[in-house]
Amino acid sequence: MVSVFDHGLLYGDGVFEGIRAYNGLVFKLKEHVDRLWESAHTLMLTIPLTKAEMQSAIVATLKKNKLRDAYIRVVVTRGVGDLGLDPRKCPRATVFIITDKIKLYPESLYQKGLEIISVATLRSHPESVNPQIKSLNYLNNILAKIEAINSGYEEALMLNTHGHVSECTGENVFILKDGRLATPPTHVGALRGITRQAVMELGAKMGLEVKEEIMTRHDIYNAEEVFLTGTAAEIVPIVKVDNRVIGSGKPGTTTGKLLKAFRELTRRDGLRF
Ligand code: PXG
Repeated sequence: MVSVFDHGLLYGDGVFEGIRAYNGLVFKLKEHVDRLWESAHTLMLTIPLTKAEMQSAIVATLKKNKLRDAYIRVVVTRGVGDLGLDPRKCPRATVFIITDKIKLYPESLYQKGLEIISVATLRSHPESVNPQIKSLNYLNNILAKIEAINSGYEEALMLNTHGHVSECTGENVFILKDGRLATPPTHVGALRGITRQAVMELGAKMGLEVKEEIMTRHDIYNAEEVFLTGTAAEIVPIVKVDNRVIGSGKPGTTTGKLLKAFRELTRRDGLRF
């Protein structure tokens, strides 16, 4: 049970991670747990477990639910306290772990690619709620998502207060041009995505030049390939942005190679349970 006095619910005061297990392997578990701790550290939220205990608890939850392929949601909230947003009201953080069957995106998404739209809702300024914190307050992302849906699209491209591309509502963005793979640096308002990191490493192994680069919508429109990365979606090819056709208008060949390499990685790399 979660209390109605839990500050995670009342104020969005807390942090989370979305992790995946592939055929009995938890993908990048250490990286997810480290990022959870970093998000909590900035919020001065003490997680009442060690990192090793958290890893064990995640594995135990998977085993108990008899799941080999799963979506794992780890949530740490400020805990139960009186009304009023002072975090000192909450003596102990609430921790829960959900493991559920993974709902895969339709394969047609990867075959056909996705069309996205940039939206007016700007990414939160890093000195407001820093988008690098994977916090329970996702209203910035949700407002952007609503805008995209209102315009008939499933995903929104978000810009920061300078007009630089930051990311989508739950995925990082990459462009490919002239053999160079680029993604916005995290300080422009992007999460340090774990899929993003894995894709940067896979790209470098394929011989691509890989860079973090400030980019505008113009750079996106004129890229040869565009794709999104995230734990749930893995790698999604983007074929149109704001009605501009990207490259050939079909999912890019390098995007396809990266997706194949990523799927192979998830099959062999991870903590066995
Ligand atoms: N940006 C944002 C804002 C995200 O929330 C990513 C990028 C991609 O990061 P990873 O580390 O996943 O490559 C995310 C990830 C969910 C859910 O249930 C959300 C994410 C991941 C998994 C599940 O909403 N967001």
